[in-house]
Amino acid sequence: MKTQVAIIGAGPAGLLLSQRLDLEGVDNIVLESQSREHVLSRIRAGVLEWGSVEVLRESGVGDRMNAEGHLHDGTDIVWSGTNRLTLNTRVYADRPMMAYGQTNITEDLYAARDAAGQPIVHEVEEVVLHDLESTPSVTFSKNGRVERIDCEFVAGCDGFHGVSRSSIPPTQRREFEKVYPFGWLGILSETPPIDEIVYANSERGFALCSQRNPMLSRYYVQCALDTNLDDWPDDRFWEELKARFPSEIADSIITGPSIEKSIAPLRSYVSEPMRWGRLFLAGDAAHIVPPTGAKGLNLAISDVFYLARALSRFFNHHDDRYLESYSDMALRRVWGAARFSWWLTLLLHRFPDQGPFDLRAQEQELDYLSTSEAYMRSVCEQYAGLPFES
Ligand code: RFL
Ligand code: PHB
Repeated sequence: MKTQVAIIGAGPAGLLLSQRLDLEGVDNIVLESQSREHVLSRIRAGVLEWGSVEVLRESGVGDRMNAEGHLHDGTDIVWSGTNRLTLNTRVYADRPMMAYGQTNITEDLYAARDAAGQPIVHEVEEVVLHDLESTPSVTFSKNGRVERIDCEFVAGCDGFHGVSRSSIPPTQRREFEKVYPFGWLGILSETPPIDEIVYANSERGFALCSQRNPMLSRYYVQCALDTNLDDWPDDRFWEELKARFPSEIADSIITGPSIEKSIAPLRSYVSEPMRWGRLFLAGDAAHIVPPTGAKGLNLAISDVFYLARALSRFFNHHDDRYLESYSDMALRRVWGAARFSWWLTLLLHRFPDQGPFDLRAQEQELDYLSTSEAYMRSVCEQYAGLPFES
């Protein structure tokens, strides 16, 4: 097989890149190690920055999001029992946010790839990237047969555990990492969500009320890293969730059976640069942020915005300036979101080694945020998403 761009991974980054390249007339093939059913069953992010909404719309996959996504003005934070503030991005950053699940985005992207008649090669094994500094190729096995794709570029969109990042020699990249001493226990339930998205800093630990659609709610509680899902039947989860919110919110949470329950560890990680030779990394393949602030999916979308533009300029206009600047440009946005997610994680969680001073400092910062318009504007600008560079 021969193509212009071999894309490794059919998560949101790989599928969106394929869609955007196709719209620009750039030939590509997507390889995915899992089955289509597996990819579509993953429950992950839920909140989109307005910049991401615009990228999805201009990629021709905005129709269902426009009809079913829930526009909201921002997110609330509650702390110290009854204190409450709103990160109102419409007021302080001139743009709303959109609640629309990653699972739906992936479905919409699959539908668009199907409509374009471009199949994704699923359940590939032993993916190996070759000659990334000269004439790249990718080998893989499918149904026991070894196949090979010759290409001009490889896009590594294969998530944190993929093969792309580790194909870069360790001497050619630098890693930055922070691991947090807790995770998020999340459930999905077919119950009407509460009106707002609300983060809680409570003495029992962080909690979050979120949503997917009028009959689908997503809730999280901070949990210890050694938490066993078997110890968390639904009744215990609901009781713990409600205990972390003030009664006017707790009383409005409608409970029901969970349809999914999982634990996500929290980590901040960046690998620099996001390019080596003719390999370009995008999304979780290059960086991970803790979910506080909902930046992971939004970063995958902005990386792809930059990368698709760079590849299109190269193939359609013989201009490699954007390819040359891709890593620096993408990393400026990545570090903005990595810093913001780290800061919000420190502000809203309970840490095992936190003393009375640290707790007062958290309270003081939240009080300051709720009274200083200057600070509120700065936080909302970052929560709403920093602008893309032209
Ligand atoms: P993905 O979604 O991980 O997709 C990578 C794809 O590559 C495939 N793959 C391979 N394919 C071929 N060959 C190989 N050798 C391969 N190795 C892997 C994988 O099967 C997969 O299909 O990365 P992408 O596209 O960069 O998208 C990033 C987002 O998925 C991610 O940033 C967010 O979901 C992060 N995240 C969250 N972000 C938020 O903004 N809000 C959230 O609430 C939120 N919750 C989460 C999350 C990530 C989680 N992970 C990674 C476990 C919850 C979880 C549990
Ligand atoms: C979600 O809806 O899954 C969600 C919302 C906000 C976050 C993280 C996850 O910060």
